Amino acid sequence: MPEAEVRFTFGLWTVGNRGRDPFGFETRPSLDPVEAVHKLAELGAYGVNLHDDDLIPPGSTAAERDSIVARFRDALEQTGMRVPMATTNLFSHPVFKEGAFTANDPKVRRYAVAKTLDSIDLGVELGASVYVMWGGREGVECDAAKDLRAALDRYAEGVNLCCAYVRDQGYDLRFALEPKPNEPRGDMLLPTVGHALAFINELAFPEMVGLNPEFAHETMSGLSFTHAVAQALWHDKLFHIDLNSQRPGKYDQDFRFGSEGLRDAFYLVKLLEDSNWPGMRHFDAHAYRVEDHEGVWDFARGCMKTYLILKEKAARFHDDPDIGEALEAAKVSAIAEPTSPNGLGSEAIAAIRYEQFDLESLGAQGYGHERLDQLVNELLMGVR
Ligand SMILES: [Mn+2]
Repeated sequence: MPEAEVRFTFGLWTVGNRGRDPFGFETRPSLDPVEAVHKLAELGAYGVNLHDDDLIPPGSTAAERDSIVARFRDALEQTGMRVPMATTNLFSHPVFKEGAFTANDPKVRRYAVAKTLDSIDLGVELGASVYVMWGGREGVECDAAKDLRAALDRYAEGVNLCCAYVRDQGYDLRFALEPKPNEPRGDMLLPTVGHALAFINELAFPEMVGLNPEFAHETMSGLSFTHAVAQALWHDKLFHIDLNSQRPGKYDQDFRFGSEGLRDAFYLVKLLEDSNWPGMRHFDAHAYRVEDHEGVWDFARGCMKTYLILKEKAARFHDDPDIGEALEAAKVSAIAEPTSPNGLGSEAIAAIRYEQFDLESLGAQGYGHERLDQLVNELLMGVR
């Protein structure tokens, strides 16, 4: 059973994933969101997150919407489950095939904004404090068809409109951009965490906007997810996170957390735990297509169990005397010491320039990374 202090959340679309892929139809029946709430609560999760369309089928009347929301709220109240994050589906309907906030047609863009504002209201009504923006259709295959710089202007405008609305309404809500390099579009805007961090600086309300980095997406770019998360933390921009797993060089796999790249998953958990990051441990993944209903719950259990095991390993990393010794040999703690102990003044800079450096001995020193790396492997393999 997961410990109370680790707050695990799942998207309704994750356990509700029906196994459809570009080559094959659904392999599982649809899952009632109310059943998802009850089952995830039983498994020890803290909450669920949702797209507007996950809960309220598109085309529902206002009365239908209200009765669906009331029934869902009952399930939340009965189980104590929360809805910490909400988001909008701006990618499934054909209207978004050319883009949403960055569609060439202004009418499509305005519809995307209107749908997002409705969905923000729903999220806030259910208690969400983080709003994720994944621009699933913000991209292009035919580069001739998109003025990329103007598209970024429109992307920023779309985010600015949502921020302005939240301010007007007095909502306590922050936005988290989710980068992805490709899929479903050939190339997508804001492809990596680095691109998104720079984009935020150009927004009207940059303090309201941060990141929702996803393990699979950064891995698809061939980049280290842990490094991306570390930099988002360094900028105070880690507002949310999408945990799953992915092999580099493949389609967007969204596998169970830790099922691939276990060492990468360990370093990520260690980073989140060492930094005492207060956010939700949110899984954006789904069960293999071969699974039935029961397999979905095995998937959900597995995500949480792996996180907790890796958290325990991270604690043991700090307690292991051999690892401690190896960290000292690698001078790991010395990185905290400023390069210029006396600051940025001209005397401090002069002191650096006149310092005597024994290049022979500095160049000859070993750092013991082979031993350290092997010790971490042994920790993860369960032999220490
Ligand atoms: Mn995601």
